Amino acid sequence: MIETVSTTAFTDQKPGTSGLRKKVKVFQQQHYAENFIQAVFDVLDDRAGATLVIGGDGRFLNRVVIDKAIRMAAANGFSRVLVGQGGILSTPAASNLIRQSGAIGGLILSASHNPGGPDEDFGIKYNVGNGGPAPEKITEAIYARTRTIDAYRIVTAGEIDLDRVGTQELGGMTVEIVDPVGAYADLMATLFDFTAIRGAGLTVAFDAMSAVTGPYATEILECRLGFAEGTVRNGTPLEDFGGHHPDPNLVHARELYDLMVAEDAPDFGAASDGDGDRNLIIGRGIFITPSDSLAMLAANAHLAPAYAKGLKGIARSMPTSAAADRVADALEIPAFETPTGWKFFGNLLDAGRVTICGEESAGTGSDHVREKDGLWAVLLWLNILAATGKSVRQIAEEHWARFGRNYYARHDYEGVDSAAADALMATLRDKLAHLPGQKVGDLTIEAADDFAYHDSTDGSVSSNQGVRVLFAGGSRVVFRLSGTGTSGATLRVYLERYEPVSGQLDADTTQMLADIASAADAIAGIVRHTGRTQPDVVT
Ligand code: VG1
Ligand code: CO
Repeated sequence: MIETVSTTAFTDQKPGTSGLRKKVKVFQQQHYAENFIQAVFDVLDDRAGATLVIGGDGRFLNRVVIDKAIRMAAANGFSRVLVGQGGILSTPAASNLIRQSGAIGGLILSASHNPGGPDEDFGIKYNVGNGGPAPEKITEAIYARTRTIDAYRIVTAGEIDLDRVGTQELGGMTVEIVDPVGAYADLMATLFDFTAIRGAGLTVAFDAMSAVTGPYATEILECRLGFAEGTVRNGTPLEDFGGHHPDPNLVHARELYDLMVAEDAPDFGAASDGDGDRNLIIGRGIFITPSDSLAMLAANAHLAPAYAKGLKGIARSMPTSAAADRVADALEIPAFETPTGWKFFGNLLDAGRVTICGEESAGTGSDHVREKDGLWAVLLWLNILAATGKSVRQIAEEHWARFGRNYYARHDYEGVDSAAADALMATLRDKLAHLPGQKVGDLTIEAADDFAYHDSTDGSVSSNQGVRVLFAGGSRVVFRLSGTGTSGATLRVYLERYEPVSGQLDADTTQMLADIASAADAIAGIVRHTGRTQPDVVT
């Protein structure tokens, strides 16, 4: 029984860096989720008779919206939906399922690293047939559609049992409830040397942050790789992530960090985020910045079976440090610089021009799916440790001794008044042309621009992707506004300083970046515009 429900368009359904993210209360407005889902379906010309994947990170509202999405898929001509049991699918597992099932795409319900619960955040992201986030031309079409939509279609009769694995039927459509973990764990087993990892005698602490990776990590690390019970901490996905912020950084994964710097620390510590696509890597007594992790993984990937033949190329987002570029140079493979957000890697991966990609925000992944993949990064690290018999610290120190070190930090100013943040960026953009040649403290500005990306595979151009200020000697600062927040604006300031092999390789990051941090304020007027003297989060 298909019902057509009339509705009124919302004006605020513009997808950001990674889908539509809003407060749960916003999503609870009548027809809010339905409007967005219908807008997605309306731009999919090939949905009749097609397969769609649906799943989410288990946060508050997950089951409610999944039930709606299945009913709307049935009313919009899909012939089959694949849904993770209990509504659970990590983002990389969803990407894998889309690719393996021949689905035309998938709806992933998540606000990723944002907190969950009735007063926190929810999100909906559409991924296309290659398993990756919809490219800008599709998200723009979806947004345009949300502004004119006046009705949606839904099957109201019938029940769906999200917890029962197997086939059900709804309004003539097949609903397949699938084990969310098995196919993903099988894929990991094809990429890495599980026997070597199992036999390496390593001790591991993995913090799932009460988010979606719990069941995946338990199956892979404890069941298949034989790590001790208790290796996976906070392994049960909770609707509110236990009241925590499921963002794997040194602030929100503090407990793990404290464990890793303690006397009896395990060999390897890691954490993932709300939807399982990010990773935090900490060795015994040493935090590896995500930018360094990308570079170190790329430099050693050949030690894992899937990458034994070498890498085709490496891509990183613009604010990510240039450490990976040095590895690409040494390997004599191309390096690409894309805007923030995984959607920009999809074309390069599809074209076979890159094998490994990464972002400074703790996202790393490869051509095995079309999303960043937290557990993949953890397993590649473990494979490298097992193959070399070295510690994380040894891998890091040898890497810096070979390539030099990119000291790196990101300063986030959260919940800034949107008008103030916009004014800061506008003022900065206005003076870009005058910056080169200016001295700020001891630093000389060499170049400054607003990053624009020209996608060489499809000719598309994405402008205004962040302001870069480059200093003589290879240091730089980048400014951009977050596209994933749900209240006010978040200003991100990315600081980077390169020390060559002959330089100081074991210094304190904060000290090494101090002059760049003060230059950032002098250039952008952070205190003046935002009233903030300190960032809220330093990662
Ligand atoms: C942030 C990160 C970006 C990442 C995005 C989605 O975006 O900076 O690198 O791709 O989150 O990650 P922004 O626009 O807030 O800087 V996830 O794990 O939240 O889907
Ligand atoms: Co995420």
